[in-house]
Amino acid sequence: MAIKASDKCFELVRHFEGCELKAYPDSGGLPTIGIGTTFYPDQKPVKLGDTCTIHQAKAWFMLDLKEAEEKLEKYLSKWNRDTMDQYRIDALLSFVYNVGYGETLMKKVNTNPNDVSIWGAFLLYSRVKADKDGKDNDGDGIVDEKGETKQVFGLLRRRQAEAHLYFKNELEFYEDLKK
Ligand SMILES: [Ca+2]
Ligand SMILES: [Ca+2]
Repeated sequence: MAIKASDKCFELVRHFEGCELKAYPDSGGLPTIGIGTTFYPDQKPVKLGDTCTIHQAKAWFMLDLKEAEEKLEKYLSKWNRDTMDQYRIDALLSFVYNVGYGETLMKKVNTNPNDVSIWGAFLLYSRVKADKDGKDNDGDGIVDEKGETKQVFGLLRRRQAEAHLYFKNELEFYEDLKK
């Protein structure tokens, strides 16, 4: 059985990626439309001023998700590929779309997909390299040490939402989760 995203995965990623029906320049100035689409399926680039419908945005985004589907197909054990519930597939697809391969998470999922520590494993992927800013960003008492990380709250919310879907089969966006 091939790995395929359902509407739940679409909803989850759209919530965190946003959806614009009129083309806009992304942070790097690249014209972007819908849910992070920069090239149409015919390979023509998106131009500022272009508009689309929600159905088009979804269809283009589903093509982008295909890449995550193909990756997850490789990451999951055969047993998981054959038996895993769709909502868990959706949660992992959202993760792979945003992060790619997460070794700690995938190892746990493939060892025992019901292991409760998988929730915490999702949350590991919400930290980025900290700045050399004279501050102790990870609270370990050492300022600007080698390998210091800091929490990104947007990513923490996203990982919480994925873990929530994985364990509870429902969408919860953790809007109240603040610094
Ligand atoms: Ca530190
Ligand atoms: Ca620092």
